[in-house]
Amino acid sequence: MTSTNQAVNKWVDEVAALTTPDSIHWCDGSQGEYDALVKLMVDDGTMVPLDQEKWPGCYYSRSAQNDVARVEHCTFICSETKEAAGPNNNWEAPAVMKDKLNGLFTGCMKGRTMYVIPYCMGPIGSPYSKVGFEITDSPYVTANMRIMTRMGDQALEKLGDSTDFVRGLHSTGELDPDRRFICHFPETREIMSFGSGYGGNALLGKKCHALRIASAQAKDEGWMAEHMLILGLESPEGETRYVAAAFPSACGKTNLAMLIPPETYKGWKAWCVGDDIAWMRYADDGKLYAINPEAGFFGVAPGTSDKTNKNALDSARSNSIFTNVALTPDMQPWWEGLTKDPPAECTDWKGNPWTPETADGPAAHPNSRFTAPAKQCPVASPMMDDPRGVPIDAIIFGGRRAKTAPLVFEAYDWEHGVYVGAMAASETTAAATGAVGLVRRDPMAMKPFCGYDFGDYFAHWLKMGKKSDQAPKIFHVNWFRQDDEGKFIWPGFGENMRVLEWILKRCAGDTDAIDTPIGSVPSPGAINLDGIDIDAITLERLLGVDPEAWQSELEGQEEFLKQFGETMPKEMWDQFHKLQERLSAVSTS
Ligand code: OXD
Ligand code: MN
Repeated sequence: MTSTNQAVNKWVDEVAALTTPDSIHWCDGSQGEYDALVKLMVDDGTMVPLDQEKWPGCYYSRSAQNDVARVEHCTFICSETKEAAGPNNNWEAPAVMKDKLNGLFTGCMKGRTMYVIPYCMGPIGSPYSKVGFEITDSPYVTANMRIMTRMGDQALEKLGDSTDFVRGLHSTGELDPDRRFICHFPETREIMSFGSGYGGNALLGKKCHALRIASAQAKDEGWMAEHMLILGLESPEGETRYVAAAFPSACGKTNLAMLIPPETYKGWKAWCVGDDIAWMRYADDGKLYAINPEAGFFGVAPGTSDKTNKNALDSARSNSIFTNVALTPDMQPWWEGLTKDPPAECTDWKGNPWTPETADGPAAHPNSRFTAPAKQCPVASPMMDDPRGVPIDAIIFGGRRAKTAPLVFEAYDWEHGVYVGAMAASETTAAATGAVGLVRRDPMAMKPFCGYDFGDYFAHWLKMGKKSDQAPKIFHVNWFRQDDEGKFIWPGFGENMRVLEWILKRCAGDTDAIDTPIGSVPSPGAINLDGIDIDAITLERLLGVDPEAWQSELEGQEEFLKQFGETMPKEMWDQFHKLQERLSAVSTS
């Protein structure tokens, strides 16, 4: 089969000539096709069926041990100029990189099937959705893409004769970490990924298309592609308000996206529109609307339980793929945090026997994942498929900071909010390879995902704020504040609803705040603490702004801004100086 789109057919022919697969399979996206793919993988041992009574339609898979996370050092933005990619990205000239990659891709699919995957990011009926193709030699990637995107004939139909599609080429190659490249060509909307079969490196619709390529396209076209969850909060009166929130990888985005309001919040409902990516643009009514380009969750398994995120677990109870978790003798998935006590024995993510007594590491890899259909989420928003998206009242930035950042503060205006988002920082986690626990700046949680220079990116954000007088309000939260002994002082999870309620009230002009040098924090009593064991002193600590800590934070911010030279907008430096002045006013008063 081929498509009726000549541009697609021509490109597929070229790729086939380069990679010389034994056969070509055009994916229609049907259940039958998915079942056949899974059978193929079960037959060759790359997938294992889980207990089909307890986990219907669920399968287990292990990746290569050296292929377990995104690889930022092998990820490149190959724009025409190095300046366009900015200091925030690795860069290589497109012609040079293509030459190298064409070498790697030459004949790489010999003996393999080449899958042609048409996919749509965003609801099929939405004018804001975008079509892409992933050509891959991995049946695992193909099966995961069916969960994560609207894939197959529906995407081909949406594309019609248009040439506006993203071309993504992927091969697992030999899974050699020294021959691993995840490359993006933003000007020509191309992706070439070689040598990894894992997650964000290989499921090209997600980070590569919906963030890196889309962020560049969004700048050109006047919209935004952001690393944000989308959450709806319905009050007991039946009014639903939406927020979009950006947190660095593995900071609990999936948990917040599916939050269960605490007991005290009877009658409130939280609705998940998306857990990782938001595409946003202004509609005619002046409001910023968001769609979730994805159709599935690629969630971090460890730490997910009935207590921490029952909705995520229930989303993954059927028709899901578990990668690099542990496997119990009765064919159930297990990971650290799923149950209070570990199983007496299991097989770890590497395929070795594991017991709690003899363990020399976790049973599940810290970045082990579930791939689950978003529609299976018990709190999937009825708006998830809405072509228009949902109106966003508040944008929330966050990070994992032990000190410095208070539980919540509000930016003074859009420009200040852009600065706050740009200065977001977090301690590194296991979602990417490299050291864990270091603080790094992660502007808008886009450090690994922005497809162009951060200075230009902030300029685009500033421009978006000027497009409407109804731009969302901007907030910053930190669920991870610790006391001097290193203990978390905010319970997090469902209790975060209390902070969200304050945010919504601020948007509606219904509650007070106190100005501090860094932004406005809730007035005493403004955060509802009914039914929770937080005393006044702890709350003061949670909301405290320590001028000394912020002085050293300022130094880090200055260093960060300087890296970008000319492209850093003047408004960002103005915000820096304003913050500096406000801080020095309190320290001299
Ligand atoms: C993810 C990530 O996988 O941000 O979502 O790393
Ligand atoms: Mn993410």
